[in-house]
Amino acid sequence: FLDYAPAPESTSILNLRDEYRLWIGGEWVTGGGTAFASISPSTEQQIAMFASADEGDVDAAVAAARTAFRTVWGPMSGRDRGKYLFRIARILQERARELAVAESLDNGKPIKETRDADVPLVAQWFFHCAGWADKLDHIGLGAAPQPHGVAAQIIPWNFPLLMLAWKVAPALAAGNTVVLKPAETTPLTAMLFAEICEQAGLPAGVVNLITGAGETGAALVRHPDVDKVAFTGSTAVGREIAKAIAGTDKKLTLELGGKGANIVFDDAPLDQAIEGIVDGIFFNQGQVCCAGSRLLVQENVHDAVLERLKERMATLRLGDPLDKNTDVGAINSSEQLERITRLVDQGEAEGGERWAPACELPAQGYWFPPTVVTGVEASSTIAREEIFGPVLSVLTFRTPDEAIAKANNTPYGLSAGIWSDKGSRVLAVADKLRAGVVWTNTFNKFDPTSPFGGYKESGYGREGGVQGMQAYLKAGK
Ligand code: TXE
Repeated sequence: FLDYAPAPESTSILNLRDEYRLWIGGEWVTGGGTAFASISPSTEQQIAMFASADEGDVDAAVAAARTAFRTVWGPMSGRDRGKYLFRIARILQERARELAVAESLDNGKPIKETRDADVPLVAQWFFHCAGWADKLDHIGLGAAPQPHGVAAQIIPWNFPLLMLAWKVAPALAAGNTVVLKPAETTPLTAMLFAEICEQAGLPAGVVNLITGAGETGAALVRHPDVDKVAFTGSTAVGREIAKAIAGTDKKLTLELGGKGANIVFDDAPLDQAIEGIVDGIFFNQGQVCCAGSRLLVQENVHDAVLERLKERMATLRLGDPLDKNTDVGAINSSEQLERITRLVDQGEAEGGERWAPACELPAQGYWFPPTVVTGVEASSTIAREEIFGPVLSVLTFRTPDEAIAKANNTPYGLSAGIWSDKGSRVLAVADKLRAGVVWTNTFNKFDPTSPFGGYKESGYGREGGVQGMQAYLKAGK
């Protein structure tokens, strides 16, 4: 950990309210449930209070979305819908700095990431989907494809604004209206998004944003007037949701957990691979569904890779998320920190050897140092369970077939990475990996034109690309 001069972004750019209500039918509405605080995971200080939506509020939000679908958004031409989406995309760009600060404050991730990745991608997603809206009126020779109607969308805390964009932008472009619930530990940027919709003059009820915990999400999912459910979160809750809507004609897309393998062959460009491994597991403190959380390294380069990796890890700067020099921020919640700690302790108890660079953790907030665990057996808990933290489990292999078998030896199937100089090997291995996304000689690259989603217990349906648009149209999922 290097000495450096702190240069924190200032929260003075934010113009936050003390209290946020629900945003239903274009109005700020007091929630029927008990209000809750969102705290900053790096300081443990309260950011603001947020309303909690009860069953009655969920009803009101779905009714507002239904009315808007019937009277304004459904009948509107794709071209006009596109104009609203372009307008929202431009406001997102104008308010980018403020949104980056708000997201880092609420989530704990470094400003470098919110500024250079999250927020630019959010705007990009809206621009991309805006461009679809008018084309949808002219696809096919017969009637234009039809939207489902009211979409219920539930998102997690690891990429709050980006997951909102992945869900809201395609839904609106396709002509659906939306009720979205952000995660209870990161509701802030969704409320700023409500302000942006107001600024863009979006007709009332087209987007409705309701805050609350899991019960609010459950009430939304089972509401009889919801046509489509889109969820990103844990596999356990994904299962609950699938059960809750079984026997109805609601369409469902699920984007769940992962246990991505980052496979490094002995002919890999090592400098590049080290950066990819670090980015794959320490980006957003590893709280990423497609994180490269299992390093599969060819046996003959294991020691060299580990030595270089540890050297690189020792240069990572952990601390204030608002400091532009910070590489590793805070863990999002005390619950998540406990989960990471428990799993790493278990990994050690099962024979893994844990290493982290010497570093002093801040006294306040939730922190976990970037950690690597070597000597991990394929059967051990940390090789199998999603840790969702800055913890890399290292396994070795000798042959490409062994690498493929180990990479696929997981109930998940979301992401994988391959590092090799040999094109034929990359293609042959990629073809056999049961993962929705396979990156080669890179990692964690996202683009609205590329479909993203999983196999097996990582869920089903795709977000992004043509498939992502189809998910919000009839005959799609
Ligand atoms: O997720 P939850 P949690 C994984 C990761 C993490 C673990 C637990 O391994 O450690 O899940 O995280 C809402 N009906 N991922 O507990 O509970 C909830 O309010 C409807 C991977 O935070 O799944 C929140 O808005 N909704 C993942 C959202 O679901 C319900 C990202 C996600 O919370 C609900 C997050 C219910 N019954 C966690 N219960 C990824 N794929 O990236 C909760 N919710």
